[in-house]
Amino acid sequence: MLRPQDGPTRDRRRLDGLWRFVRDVDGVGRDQGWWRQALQGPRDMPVPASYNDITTDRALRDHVGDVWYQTTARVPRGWAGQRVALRFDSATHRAVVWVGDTQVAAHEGGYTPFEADITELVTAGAGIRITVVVNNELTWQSIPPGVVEDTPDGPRQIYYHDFFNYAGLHRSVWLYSTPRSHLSELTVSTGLDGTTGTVDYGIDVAIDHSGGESARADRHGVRVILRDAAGAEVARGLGTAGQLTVPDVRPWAPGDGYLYDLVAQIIDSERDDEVVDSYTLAVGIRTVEVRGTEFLINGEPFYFTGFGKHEDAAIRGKGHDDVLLAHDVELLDWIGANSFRTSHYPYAEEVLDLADRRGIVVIDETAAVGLNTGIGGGVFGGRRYETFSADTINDATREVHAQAIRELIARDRNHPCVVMWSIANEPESHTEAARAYFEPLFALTREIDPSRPVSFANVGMAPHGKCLVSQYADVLMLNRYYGWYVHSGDLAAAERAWQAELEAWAGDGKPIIITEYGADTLSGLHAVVPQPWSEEYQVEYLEMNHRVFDRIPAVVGEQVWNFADFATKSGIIRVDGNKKGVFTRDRRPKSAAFALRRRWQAMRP
Ligand code: BDP
Repeated sequence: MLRPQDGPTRDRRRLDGLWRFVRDVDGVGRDQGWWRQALQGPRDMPVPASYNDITTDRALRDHVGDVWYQTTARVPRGWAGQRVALRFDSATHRAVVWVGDTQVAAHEGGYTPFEADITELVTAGAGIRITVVVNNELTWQSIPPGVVEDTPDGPRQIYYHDFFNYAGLHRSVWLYSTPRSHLSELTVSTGLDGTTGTVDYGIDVAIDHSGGESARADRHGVRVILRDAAGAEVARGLGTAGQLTVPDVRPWAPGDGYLYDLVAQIIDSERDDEVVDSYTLAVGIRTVEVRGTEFLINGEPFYFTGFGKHEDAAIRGKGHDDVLLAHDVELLDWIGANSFRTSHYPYAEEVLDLADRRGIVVIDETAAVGLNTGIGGGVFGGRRYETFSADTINDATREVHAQAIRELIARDRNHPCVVMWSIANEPESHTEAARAYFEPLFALTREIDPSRPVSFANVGMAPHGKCLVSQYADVLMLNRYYGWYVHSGDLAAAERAWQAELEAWAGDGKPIIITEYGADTLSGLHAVVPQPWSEEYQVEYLEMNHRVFDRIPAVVGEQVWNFADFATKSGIIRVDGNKKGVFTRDRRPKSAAFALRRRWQAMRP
């Protein structure tokens, strides 16, 4: 699935704005066929945004079930004779879409795109009604998982991850055109050999055979042209697969997001090589490799500095916002961070585009977070369910998880910024059931993309010697809270325990990235003698962690939890959300930001 783009043969129209919106209070809309007419009693709902915090209605904020979105759009007159598609960059967590009275798409999973070819349902110049039902229920067979319990007061959603279950149309919706015969898939992988770069490409085309003579397959050829950032052609190839070589290549590198443009074209040999379809892909030429305890980018050891982030902001929830994105990237630069993890789900594609351009290194994570009922037991309440069992997370869940991995890689594999896949965050990993669940998922990920290392974020409950899943990971990603959840407030004891655990992991001979360490901190709370929740404690906590990391050569990265404060469900250890941000939710720095800046700026090459 190629993203919509404007180009010589393609157009797109963004359908963002205020859509009609109705909460399906009794869950009857599907039976009653609400898509067949204008939604009754709608309110205005912005797209993209989470719907939860837009209104003042508690019932909507905490709603469990279906909501309906509807809009009308006009297919541009100039699109006559073209293929027309409708694309959702995401619908959280699942959706069904109708155009007019016809169902055109259904999609499971809240953070990857889906689309429908609606050519036969539309007329250029005419309007269409688009209706979407979005459902936010988390079940044992969804990624992320959860369970809806029926209570006398209505359904209650339980889940095992530590961020608010925002829902809705979080990203843009597009109407777009392509020629009937079009490029349908384009993948690249890159290499370096001295000063020469290579780009292996593969292209799928969909040739329209409805047009009789003009549709003869053999008249259509494929051509690719690689241009440098100044627009000069540096390589050219023919055919649907091949390798381009780039002498004197300028690689994509951390801090130097140099991009080439790969232009793929279908050409019609009987019409003087007329361009039938054209698609441009930004390509960064770089390599990634794990060797011993090193993580190499372009053959050079790389040390990750940065954060686990969230897509999260006041009012808009998880709605993508270029304003916030641009500012966050500036803050990453200011603080000296060179990387982040898309904790705990795939982020909007605009985020990866910008990371490509700015040379920011990304660990790209699926939405498989909270596959661990023990965390709920330890931190948030009683353990009522087994994590892995026939009735909870089971083979059917694993198939949904596998599909989430496929969709993540299909969407993001061409981004040079993505250097590693994280297939889960803090799953139960100390049991045989967990081992059996994860082994095939690691194999699947490697089969789809042999070019990148694969890992998952290990939880403190499964330390070295107990974790049965880390054996499958190329890199050890550890989330640890010594000095916060463990040895709270006692940084001396924390330092000793943390050092001991890390030394044990280092013995495995793999690179280690600390993908989470952090302390909740109330901005503005100061203490001469640092106490947990104060800004000074957050600073001392981070410094203690850094002393430990600096003593262990196998540690090749530190990503603080979290970049910014973020919303969670309510609970006795969450004061208006999770406060482990180095920035507040509205992006003001806590003292820790300046401390990190001193350390990370000094580490920059
Ligand atoms: C870890 C999770 C993360 C939480 C964090 C915390 O990976 O999502 O927000 O701890 O407790 O368990 O702050």
